[in-house]
Amino acid sequence: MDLNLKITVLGAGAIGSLWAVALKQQQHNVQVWTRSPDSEYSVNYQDLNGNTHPFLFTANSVNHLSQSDLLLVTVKSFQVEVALAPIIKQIPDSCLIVIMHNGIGSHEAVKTLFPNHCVFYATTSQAALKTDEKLQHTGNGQTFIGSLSSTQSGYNVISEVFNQALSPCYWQDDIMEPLWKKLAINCAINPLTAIHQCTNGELANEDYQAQLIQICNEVTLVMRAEGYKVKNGELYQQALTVINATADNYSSMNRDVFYQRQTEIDYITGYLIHRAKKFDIAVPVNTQLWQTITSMESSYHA
Ligand code: KPL
Repeated sequence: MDLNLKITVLGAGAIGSLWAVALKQQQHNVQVWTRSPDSEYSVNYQDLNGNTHPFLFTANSVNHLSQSDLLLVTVKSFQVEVALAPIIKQIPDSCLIVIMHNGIGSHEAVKTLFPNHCVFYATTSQAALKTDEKLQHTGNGQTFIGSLSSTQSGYNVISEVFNQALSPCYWQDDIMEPLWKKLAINCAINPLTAIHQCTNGELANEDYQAQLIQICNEVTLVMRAEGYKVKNGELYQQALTVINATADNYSSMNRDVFYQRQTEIDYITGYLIHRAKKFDIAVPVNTQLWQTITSMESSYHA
């Protein structure tokens, strides 16, 4: 496939910058939409082999946005609506929109914002770290992309564009399934690493196993009620795999708490609790974690 798309990446965090670089490397015409008014955005990109390459992007060009074929939204879950609202009128009707964030729960607002656009959701386990000095691609992982509305299913050209940029990327007819699987991993790892201010790898310690199993068992019940087939112990095993594969990393929620920023707890554990209520399923361990993170957040400015 030889497509040259005009692309806007909304959100210049680690994941947004990583995809911006990877899509630009495929000769797409990529700009980055940032929070600053600057007309250029530069990153020093370090690939998986440790080689560094400088990249310069156009930034915040309304002209580029109004001609974009694809808008990739990589801001945090709770920023999606706020980040899109001011630019919505500049997004052409033909522009495909891909939303990629941790957790679930922005889709109702997104559907209201874009009643006529093709909207896709994506989840990735590509790992990246962004500091003032560089953007580092720290780990390869899978990406899944799909539509929330069944009428758009099979529209997998978009997943091929992503697959060429950062492989593997798979089209998923039911994107909610990989979103739930990622949510399960985030329910297990993020709150515990934030509360105990530890690396992902430290959760492999025996002391955390009973709690990890309880968290995963509760998620299993809710996922089954949602209609997904989940084997006993499957989510716990997957969480352990990610804990070991990302042992030296600090989770995103760990960093958010460390820097006293808003966390994505309402879109991770909060979304689980919200769905559990609908099915009348008790999720006491996750509820306790949600309460602890929420009170940590409200103590920042106390
Ligand atoms: O997605 C992550 C996060 O930090 O938010 C995990 C999978 C836990 C990796 O750190």
